[in-house]
Formats: sequence, structure tokens, C-alpha cells
Amino acid sequence: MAGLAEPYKIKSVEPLRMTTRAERVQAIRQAGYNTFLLRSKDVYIDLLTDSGTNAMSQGQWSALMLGDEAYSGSESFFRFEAAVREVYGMPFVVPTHQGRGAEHILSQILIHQGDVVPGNMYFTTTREHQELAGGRFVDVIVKEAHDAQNLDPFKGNVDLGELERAIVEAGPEHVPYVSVALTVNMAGGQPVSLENLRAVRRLCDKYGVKIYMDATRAVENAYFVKEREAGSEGRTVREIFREQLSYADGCTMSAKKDAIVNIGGFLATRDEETFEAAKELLVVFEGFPHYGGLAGRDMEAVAVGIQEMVDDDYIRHRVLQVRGLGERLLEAGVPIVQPVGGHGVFLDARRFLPHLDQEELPAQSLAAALYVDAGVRAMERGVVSSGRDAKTGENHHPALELVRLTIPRRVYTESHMDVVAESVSHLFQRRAEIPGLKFVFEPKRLRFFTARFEPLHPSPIFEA
Ligand code: PLI
Repeated sequence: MAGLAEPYKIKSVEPLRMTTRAERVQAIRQAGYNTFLLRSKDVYIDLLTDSGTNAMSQGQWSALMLGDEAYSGSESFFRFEAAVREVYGMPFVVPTHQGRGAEHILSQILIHQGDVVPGNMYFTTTREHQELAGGRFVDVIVKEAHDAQNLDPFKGNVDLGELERAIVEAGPEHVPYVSVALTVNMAGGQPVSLENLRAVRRLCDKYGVKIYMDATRAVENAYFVKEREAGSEGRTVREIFREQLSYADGCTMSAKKDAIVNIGGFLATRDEETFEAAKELLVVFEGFPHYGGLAGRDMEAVAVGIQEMVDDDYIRHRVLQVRGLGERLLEAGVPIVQPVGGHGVFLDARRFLPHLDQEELPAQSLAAALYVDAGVRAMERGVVSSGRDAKTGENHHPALELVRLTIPRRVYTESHMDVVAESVSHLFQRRAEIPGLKFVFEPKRLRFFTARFEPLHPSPIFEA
């Protein structure tokens, strides 16, 4: 399809190692059936995440040489700051080592014990930092987001009624900010409409509550707005992007996604007081405010990436590549989250493996099985990622039990997508043989990263 042809060509290549099924069976056993614990040398197509796994452009690689590694007053910082000001429209910014560094600083500044932070679905590290700071996350995403088959074009939207209820119940003085993610990762990369952002702004203004956006994949959100929201079809992604951010008091950002780099993040704000407080915490946790845990060269790459990410041709190809994979899976009858989101295709493990109860960790098992089948590494986004309720100790049971096939930016070709589609379809034919898993090691925090598992019973799926 002409629309899918890559708007770039390959200048430097990274060889991939082909593995045998026997090697993969051995590797997944050693990894405790957790794809996070695989060694990348054992992975053929790595769709674990789109975070920091992107291919930088010649512009970014050459900008690395301009890195000013001064501890303070680095020219690289000022170029980075100028890019954030221009594209995000935020006057104040501090760099952080990655997104969670910004979440940590923001949470520590604004959240007090007992506060409530409403948001459009949780994200793992974001909620963790809100809770560490003494806050409680309240989900105010629209109910359509929890239904993998609902075709609403803006399943990331905030439910305004739920948001108002959360603010009134807690009392606006106990709501330090509303957390609005663009797009919503855990819902399958679903976007938020401009109309919804405007309404959230009006509601927050009524109660004097701030809005901090998680801008991690806000470019993908802007592309969906251009594609789907009346009045935005003729605008550039850059314009839409800027309007989205105009409704925020500030944002946290993992540059490892939208900004097409391998490391980096930032906290940006319009509020000088928050900026001053951020700089104080930055020197404790990240570094001096002119580098914040990054090298000068990293800030250069982010500055160039921020300009490249809002190029219409680039982002169109990115979103259509992801969607193309989704469409191939749908043709094979594979259940996925629809509409296909911005950064990956999410397999619906509930419908893929109806014979497994959620306590049998279906998405975790499906991700492990996919790796054994073809060396494709995906990520669980279900009961394991969701963790346990801090009070009751019971597993959270998210409505969405998903395996995420996340597509890094500018890395894989359409032929790689073919391999992925074939492997998932093949596994779908054998789905009845996929067994459940149980924990054999479970860490207390963000357990999905390092937990280990075993199959509940022997199965040819995990044998050579
Ligand atoms: O991985 P960080 O610390 O740079 O960013 C944390 C983070 C914040 N918000 C959102 C929506 C994310 O998706 C996110 C990181 N996501 C990862 C690592 C992912 O694989 O999706």
C-alpha cells in the first residue's frame, strides 16, 4: 500500500540473530516466562516496547557531536529548552533522565498525603509515583476505554461526570492536579479529542484545579485528532499538538517515545513556582537543572527529535504501520483492541484464551508463547502489570487483559510486520494448548518487570 511506504531509507543496519525453537524454549525458561527477563540477543523482533528503542535520524546522530557537556550553562540545554518552548509552548522546562524522573519530581511537589489524582486510566510508573507521594489515583476515563471491542474514535477521553464527582468528593483543595495522558497507553494507545480537552479545562477552571498532561505519545494523539475530529483535517500535526498542550498547566514527558531518542525526559510547566520547586528537587534526584540526568548530547538528540516528531509524513507513516499490523491480524480473526492505537497492537488475551481465568495470567502466558513461536518479544499489560491493591493485597483485575505488540519508531520494515502477523495467527490456531501461569517470584513494586513464573501444567507450547 503506497500510504505505508517508509518516508526514510536505511543507512546503518543492526544484524539480527535467528534462533531455533529449542533455543527459545530454553531462553524463556531461564527468563521465568517473563519477556522482560529475556536477553535481547535471543530476540528476533523486539516489540517489548517503543520506549528508547527508536532509530535516530542522521540529524540526531550528527547533533550528538554538538553536545556541550558543561555541568552548568550547557548550550545543549538551551537548544533543548528552545525546542520545548517552540513545539510544546511551555516556558519552563527541566530535563530528567526519563519520564518517571519527571513524574517523581512533579508528584513530590504537588501531591500531599491523602490527595486524590484523577486521571484517564493509570500508567504503572505514574500511579506508583502518585502513591509514593501520598496520593490516590482515581480512574476517570470514559467507560468505552475498558471495552476492547468498542469502536469509539476517542476512547482515551475523560468522563466529565466522573471527573467532577472525583473533584467534588475529594474537595478541590485535595486535588493537586488532573492527570491527562495523550494517548492512553494502558487502554491500547487510544486518543483524547480536542473537544474533550477543552471541556476538561473548563471543568478544572471551575474548581481551580490544575491539569498536568502525560505528553509521552502526544504526537500520536495529534495525528488521530487530525484524522478523526471535525475541523482539524486541514491542520498540521504541529498545530494540533500545540493546541492540545495549550490546555495544560504543564506536562511530564518520556522523550524515549515521541521524541525518537534512546534516553531522556522532562517536566515542563507554565507555573514559575512549580518550576522553582522542580529545580530544587532536581539537584537532589536527577542533576543540575541544565542537564537533569542527561548528557549534553542526549539533550541535543531530544531537541532535534522534537522537531522531527511533528513532521506530518513521519507521524502518518508511524500510525499507519501500526494499524497495518492490526488489520492483518483482524483479517486472520485474531481478537485485538480496536480501534488500533498509536504505538502498538494489543492482543485481547481474554478472547484469545477464553479457557483461562484472569488469575491464570493469560496475557503473561500468551506473551511467553509468542516468543517461543517466532522470537517475537511482546509485553503483558493485564493483571500482572496492574499489581495488587495497596490496602487489600488482592490482585487488581483490570477489564483489559492484553499483550502489547509495541512498534519502535523507524526500526522495523513491513517484512518484519509480516513475520509478526504470521506468528500471532499461527499461535491463534493453537490457542487451546496455551496453559496458564503462576508466580514463583513476585516483587512488591512494579512486579511485571522482574517477576518469575511457571506454567500451571506441561504443554507442547513451551516445549521444543
Ligand atoms: O519509561 P519512562 O520513565 O521514560 O516513562 C514513563 C512513562 C510515562 N508515561 C507513559 C504513558 C509511558 O508509557 C511511560 C513509559 N512507558 C513504557 C516504558 C512503555 O513501555 O510503555
